[in-house]
Amino acid sequence: MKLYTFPPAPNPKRLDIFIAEKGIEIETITVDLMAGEHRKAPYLSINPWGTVPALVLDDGTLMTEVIGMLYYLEELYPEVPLLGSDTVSRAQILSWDHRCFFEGFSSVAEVLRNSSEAFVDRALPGPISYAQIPDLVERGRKRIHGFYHVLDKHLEGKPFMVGDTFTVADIAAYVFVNFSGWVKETIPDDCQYLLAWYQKVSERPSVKS
Ligand SMILES: N[C@@H](CCC(=O)N[C@@H](CS)C(=O)NCC(=O)O)C(=O)O
Repeated sequence: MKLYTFPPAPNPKRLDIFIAEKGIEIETITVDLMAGEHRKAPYLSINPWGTVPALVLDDGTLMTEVIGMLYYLEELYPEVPLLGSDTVSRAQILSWDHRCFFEGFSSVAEVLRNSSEAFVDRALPGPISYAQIPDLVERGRKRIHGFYHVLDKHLEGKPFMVGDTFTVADIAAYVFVNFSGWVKETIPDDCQYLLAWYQKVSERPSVKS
């Protein structure tokens, strides 16, 4: 299989941390988003959505969603379970991954993509052109802070997002907080549980690398 990716970007980072935690190796091709390589040939013939990461299996199957790739790789490499070891924990991990993506990542993207000159007429990822809506920037910042507090409340008295071990839910929450730094937001001082958890997760070799 081949992984098309751009390591500095948040969705590729979710996958990179997962792969590092598993200790697996996947052939990787860098698609330079800064140079616009994702919006032209040959990449568009590999992934017509023009997003990264993309995983192409040996039989040609294309995967474009990180959560699908994580699910696939977890089945292939079950050691170091990162998607839970029973039905309930797996459901909770997937639920938190979804919330981090839907509420966390999208709030940061709302700020970034509606304010930065780099995203003029590209306010949403993918091949369709969408105009920026500057009024969404303030709302996005409010949503980021709302989600910091959701995570802080959830993490009170817990070592990790779900259960006693590091999972995909921690990866998603970590990448959200990290991504929020792109729009110069940081965890507020009144989120002590989130701050302590973030500090701890930042020390993991998979995250540091
Ligand atoms: N739904 C996709 C999202 C992928 C995505 O939005 N990737 C961003 C980088 S983090 C991208 O490719 N952006 C390209 C663009 O902005 O045009 C997933 O789960 O991986």
